[in-house]
Amino acid sequence: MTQIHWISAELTRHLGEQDLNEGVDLDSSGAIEEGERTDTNGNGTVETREWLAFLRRNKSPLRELGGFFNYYFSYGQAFLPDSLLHDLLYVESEMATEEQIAASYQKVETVLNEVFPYLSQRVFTPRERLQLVYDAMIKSSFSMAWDAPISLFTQNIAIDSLDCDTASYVALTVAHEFSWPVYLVNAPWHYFVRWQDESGTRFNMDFATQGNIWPDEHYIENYDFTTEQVESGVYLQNHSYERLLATFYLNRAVEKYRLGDDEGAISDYNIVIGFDSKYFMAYINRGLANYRLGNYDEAIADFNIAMELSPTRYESYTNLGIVEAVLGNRQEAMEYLNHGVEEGETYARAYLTRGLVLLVLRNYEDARSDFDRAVELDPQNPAGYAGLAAVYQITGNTEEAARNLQRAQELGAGQ
Ligand SMILES: [Ca+2]
Ligand SMILES: [Ca+2]
Repeated sequence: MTQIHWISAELTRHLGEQDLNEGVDLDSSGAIEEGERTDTNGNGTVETREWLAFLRRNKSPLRELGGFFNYYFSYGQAFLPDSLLHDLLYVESEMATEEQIAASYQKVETVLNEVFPYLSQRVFTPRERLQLVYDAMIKSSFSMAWDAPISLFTQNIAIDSLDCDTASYVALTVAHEFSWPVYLVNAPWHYFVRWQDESGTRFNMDFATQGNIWPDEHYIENYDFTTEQVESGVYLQNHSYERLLATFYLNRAVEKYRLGDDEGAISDYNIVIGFDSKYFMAYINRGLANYRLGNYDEAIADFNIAMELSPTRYESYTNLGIVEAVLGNRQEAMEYLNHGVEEGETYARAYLTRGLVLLVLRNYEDARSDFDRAVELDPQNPAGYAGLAAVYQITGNTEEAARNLQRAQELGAGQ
């Protein structure tokens, strides 16, 4: 590792672009003095231990710069300087309070300290080691959710609830402190970790499903992609450092989108795609932000790239259908929406979306059948009942309309 994202990004933010491979002109004297050197052994790269020494040596001037260096020196020194936890919290610090950053460091440190004493007791196999991490997370009062309502790590920490990616981040952080060869791996809208070492040990561990060990085939079958997308590097790859950074920015973008900041989200999705040009979810999400801003051409372009990256996922088609419908292209819209239902026959959203467009097109019978199917697939989603209520209201069945409306309201329609 020659550059650590949070250090270089924060130094650049304060001091402007400079070549960090030699040193950092912290006192703006125009020269790199001895203490400001990064590559102290002069081998052309800055090793982790050289960054560590640099940080320790320059604690005062770095603290004076402010920003994330203060968080690091106040809360983060239990972790190696190239820990992903710093990068993760650095990215989120734009949207998180100091208390949230501090709590995040403290909670992960608790997990680390829980695992540590076991490791000296005997030799643990790789599987046992990751199981220790899982158990430590449970013992540290984390609950694991399939999908937490809020995507930021700092916010997951605040409610002691981790989902697939945030739980994986904790595992990766702990693994990094012990130099275990553990990687982040993705399937569509899902993350888990993989142990892969040079002796040939390789297995996946899925924290969102109680620490289950699943083979790659499990993900291919259950997440609607094919071995082609594995070979082309879209899914199931061990994440590189850049790819890992991309997931941090993706979460921040999702949160910005949730808060209605579409332009901020797009700007973050641009960073994500800069780190990883094969990030299916980033194109889908950037397309949705573009759609909401009325940038229909950009939205269509994003969904088309997503479609090429992952042609057996339904989202690209369904979303293209929405855009075409809004543009008044009925036939194209219906073709895309039908294709979306073909690829996404087990996903309520594929039916909901087509149902809504059919409703607008006054095809009430087909709309009702789509909403029925959506309710069947996802009985806790109010949108299906709301759709049914609309159809029944328009077609004069006020009793059914009232019943479905009540159900939708009970489940929180309008959220
Ligand atoms: Ca200087
Ligand atoms: Ca060096």
